[in-house]
Amino acid sequence: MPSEPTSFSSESYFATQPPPSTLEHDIAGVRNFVARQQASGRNVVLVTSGGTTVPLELNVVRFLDNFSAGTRGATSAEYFLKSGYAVIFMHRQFSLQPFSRHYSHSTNPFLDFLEIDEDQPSSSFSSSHPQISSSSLTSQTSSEPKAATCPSQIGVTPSKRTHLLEVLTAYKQVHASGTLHTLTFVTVNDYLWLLRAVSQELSALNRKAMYYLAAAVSDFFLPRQKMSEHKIQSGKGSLHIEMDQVPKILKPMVDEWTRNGYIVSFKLETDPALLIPKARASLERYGHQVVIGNDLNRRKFEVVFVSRKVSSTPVRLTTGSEDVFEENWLRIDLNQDNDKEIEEDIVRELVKRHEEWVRKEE
Ligand code: 9Z3
Repeated sequence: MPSEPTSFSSESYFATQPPPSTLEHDIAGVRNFVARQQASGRNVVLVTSGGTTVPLELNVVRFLDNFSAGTRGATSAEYFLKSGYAVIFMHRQFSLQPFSRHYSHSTNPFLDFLEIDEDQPSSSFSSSHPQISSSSLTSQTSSEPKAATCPSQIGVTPSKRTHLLEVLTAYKQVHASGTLHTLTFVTVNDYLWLLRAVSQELSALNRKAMYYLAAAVSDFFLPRQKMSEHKIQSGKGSLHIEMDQVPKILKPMVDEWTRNGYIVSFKLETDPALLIPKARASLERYGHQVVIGNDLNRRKFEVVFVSRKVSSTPVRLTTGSEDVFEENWLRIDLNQDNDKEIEEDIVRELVKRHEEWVRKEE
């Protein structure tokens, strides 16, 4: 006899589902990071990225996953850093990350553009570790002496050097300035606990904090109390699982966890007709600042910003909501400029809107 589905409020969720074991350690790191950024006067953005899993067993063999490679989040994080923001990058373990995303193993495997220096005798490879020549990242001239202690060298394919040098320079600068802090989650439970705790820490920055919620979050989950301890056995034929709804955490995020922060959520749909009504409904229900709508198949070149018209006051609305919201489409032409990333324009627009938001405080 299947048990009844439970309706979780965010309070009952956190009261009954256990926190991840690394939460305290993670939050100590975030507190430190936020304090440093606060002292330097920087704006900070929390970027969530990648899909959450829903395990079906406590000793997990099977799980449900949400679609997301982490491209949106990782790319946007880079553009936020470029715009002078400090970034807390909270991502699904092993999904794409800022900078290294350019050399993802599946789309641009880095081994494909490394070259072994042909001048070196092949026998030398077995005797010592090859080293990456720092000069091969710039332009190496034949007159430069080879390091005496280095029996073989690895170079970068000439056509890839300029791009690699750009990415590497930005990466090193970010590391030197300490403006990127990375956190990982796997399950939707990890995600919810981390999101709450990070938001509460970041609320110390008041209006200078932005929350950019690009992670693909499961709407359904299996509470711990209903999970089988061991691998579900196949002997009984078909599998029936009833999942509970994940609580709508944007509500407490707006009302309780963040103080005047600028909150941007993403709405993913596959039916284009649902995109704007669902985005509006989300703004109406939670009262945050922007919903960015994206259609699964068009997300790389088209998104829509749905927000309250400037003149409208953020009151809870019941009817006539069409009049108080506006839509701004953002499109890029991939045929004209196929190197262009739509996240560059998304971030530029948000930085502009956030600046206005921060000014309201003054
Ligand atoms: C998004 O809509 C993201 O833009 C994508 C990015 C997941 C499409 P990729 O990582 O994809 O570049 O491959 N994220 C939010 C999806 C989501 O879970 N939204 C919920 C909803 O639509 C909560 S607001 O109900």
